[in-house]
Amino acid sequence: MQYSAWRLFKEGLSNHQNWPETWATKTAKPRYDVVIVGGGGHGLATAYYLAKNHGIRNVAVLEKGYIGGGNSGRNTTLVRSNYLWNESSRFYEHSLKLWEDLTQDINYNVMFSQRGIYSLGHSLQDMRDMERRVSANVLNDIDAEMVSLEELKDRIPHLNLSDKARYPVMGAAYQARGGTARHDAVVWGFARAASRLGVDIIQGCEVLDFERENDQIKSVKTNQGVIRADKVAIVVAGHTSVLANKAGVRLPISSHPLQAFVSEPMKPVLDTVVMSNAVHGYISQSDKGDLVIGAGIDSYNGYSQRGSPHVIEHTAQAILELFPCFSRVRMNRQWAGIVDTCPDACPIISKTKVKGLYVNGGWGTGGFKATPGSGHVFAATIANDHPHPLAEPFSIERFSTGHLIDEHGAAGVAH
Ligand code: FAD
Ligand code: PYC
Repeated sequence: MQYSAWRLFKEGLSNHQNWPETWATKTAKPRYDVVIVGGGGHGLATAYYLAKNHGIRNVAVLEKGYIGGGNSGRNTTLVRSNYLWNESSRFYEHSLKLWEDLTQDINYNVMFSQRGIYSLGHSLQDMRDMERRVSANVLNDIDAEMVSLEELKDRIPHLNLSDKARYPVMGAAYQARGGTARHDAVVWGFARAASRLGVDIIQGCEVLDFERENDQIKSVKTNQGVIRADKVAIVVAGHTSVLANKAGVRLPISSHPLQAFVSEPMKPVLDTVVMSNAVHGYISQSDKGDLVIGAGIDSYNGYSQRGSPHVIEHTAQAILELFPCFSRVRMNRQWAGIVDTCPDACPIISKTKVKGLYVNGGWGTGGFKATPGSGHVFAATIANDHPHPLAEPFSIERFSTGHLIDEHGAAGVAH
């Protein structure tokens, strides 16, 4: 397709008529080799890698609303790999490496911007914890460094480094390869790439129940009828335990709202990402100019995508302690997504006791960064009916064997 100024003008007036579809609109066939429940980034990435890496193309992605309408389109888009334990840092680093080539791989600009991520320390204990994590990262060949107060003054000029602050900043941990990406583009890009390889993407199709014969999955019941499948993958962040339960699989997940908000667009003022677990907020500036600000989870369980005002108030206070110069910026929008959290703040990427049924969920507050890595290792797990080595530590069995991987300290925001 050729883009000229004239063409752009014409398309602008065309009211979207005759625009080519980015991915094909499909109705469900009676049977697939693999049915993926959930059309977020993870479900679509799984479909893409099933088709691309394993030649499994008779695949449907069933989405109850519109693709990307869940957490994939509601998150604050931070991408990093600086987790504490070997199992998770290796997995997230695998994902980060896929991010670095993703735009080329799916031929869609996901606007991955490696602008660096700072995690601030406000106490001696914070600083010791961060030094431990940075050392662990370096041992796993992940770029991570400690940054002194002096260096912070140069690198983030608007950050309040006064020793009169309620919780004065003492230094930071930094990952230079961390950054942000455009969340919608990730969903649309994976959808287009999967669709071009023959995957059916079916929106408005809600999975209501599952049919099993003995211990084998047979089909999914949807609002558009029954669809048979040899293999079914549940990838429904926010509803993982509810849906898995319908298929006879109990999961130790609790679901909470997680909120974020954005300001009016501003001229470039912040060219990196700043997080603080102690005062509890994080901030970056989008390419459009909005300040993107996020909170920790609302403490109660719930499924309404709204959240409570006091969490927003607390987060705004935290951000203003860090950046008093933003005190007169107007906020435009607030929203929440529902995040599924596991007891160890790590995900589940797993086979289940039901043959042919697989679960990918429990990403808590941190699954956006995992999107390509999760799809990649989950597709291999489904295709081979055997866990990918990077997925193995995240199987459901860990909740009975006790091999938990405690990432509460590195999960980004409290959960
Ligand atoms: P989703 O995108 O939620 O997709 C699941 C899909 O399943 C949904 O579209 C839903 O409609 C569909 N579905 C549900 N039930 C059914 C059904 N019965 N039948 C059919 N379809 C169904 N992570 C980071 O790494 N960095 C961040 O900065 C970050 N910030 C966040 C900020 C907020 C405010 C929130 C809410 C989350 C944040 N996250 C972040 C977490 C991240 O958004 C998620 O972990 C990730 O997007 C999950 O992707 P997904 O594809 O698994 O889920
Ligand atoms: O996983 O880095 C993260 C994150 C930050 C905010 C929400 N999640």
